Amino acid sequence: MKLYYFPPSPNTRKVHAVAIHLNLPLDLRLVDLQKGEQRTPEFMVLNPTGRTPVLQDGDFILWESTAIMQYLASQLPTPLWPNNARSRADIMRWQSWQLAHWYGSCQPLQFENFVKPLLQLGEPDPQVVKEATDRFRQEAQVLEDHLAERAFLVGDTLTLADFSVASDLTYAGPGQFPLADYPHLQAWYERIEALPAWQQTKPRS
Ligand SMILES: N[C@@H](CCC(=O)N[C@@H](CS)C(=O)NCC(=O)O)C(=O)O
Repeated sequence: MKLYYFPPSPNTRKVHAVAIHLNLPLDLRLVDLQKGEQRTPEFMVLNPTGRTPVLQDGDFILWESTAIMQYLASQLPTPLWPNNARSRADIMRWQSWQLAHWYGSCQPLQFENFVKPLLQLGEPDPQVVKEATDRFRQEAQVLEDHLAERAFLVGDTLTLADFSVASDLTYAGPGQFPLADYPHLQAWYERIEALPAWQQTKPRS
């Protein structure tokens, strides 16, 4: 299977980490977003939305990170994606929330505090940082409450839900996310960070 990927991207990271965790070999193909390679005609044939990651398994082409994670985890029996309807629905609940709400609550803070200085787009705007932090706090509290009495998001073991939600904390440090105010969330993320698959997919600084 080929994975068209961009290693600094959290959407790439969650897919790549799942493949490593499951020992699934992937033929990795870099799509350099900084060079605009996601907009080349060759890549747009694979993904007409012009985004990474994309998986190619023979003549089957799949884009959208959540779908790719589920496809990879369906290749073998694994607790990451248990074969029962309630567990899968529960995992999907968190993966849906991540795409629809969690990503949007992390991204503005990451942009102001990390991406803007990195790409020399100006200093973080204190008013925007305040609004972004409030937005982050609203969704972070959901995780904090949920993780108060459990080690992982679904059931009592690591699942795809954890990889999905953790991906948006990839730049929590340079993004200055107030994780210390959410001790259960922070402890959970430390558990994810300790995974060899998470370490191996850490973006190089
Ligand atoms: N919902 C998509 C989002 C994919 C996405 O936004 N990928 C970004 C990298 S994190 C990208 O390729 N951006 C390139 C662009 O927008 O030009 C997924 O989960 O795969």
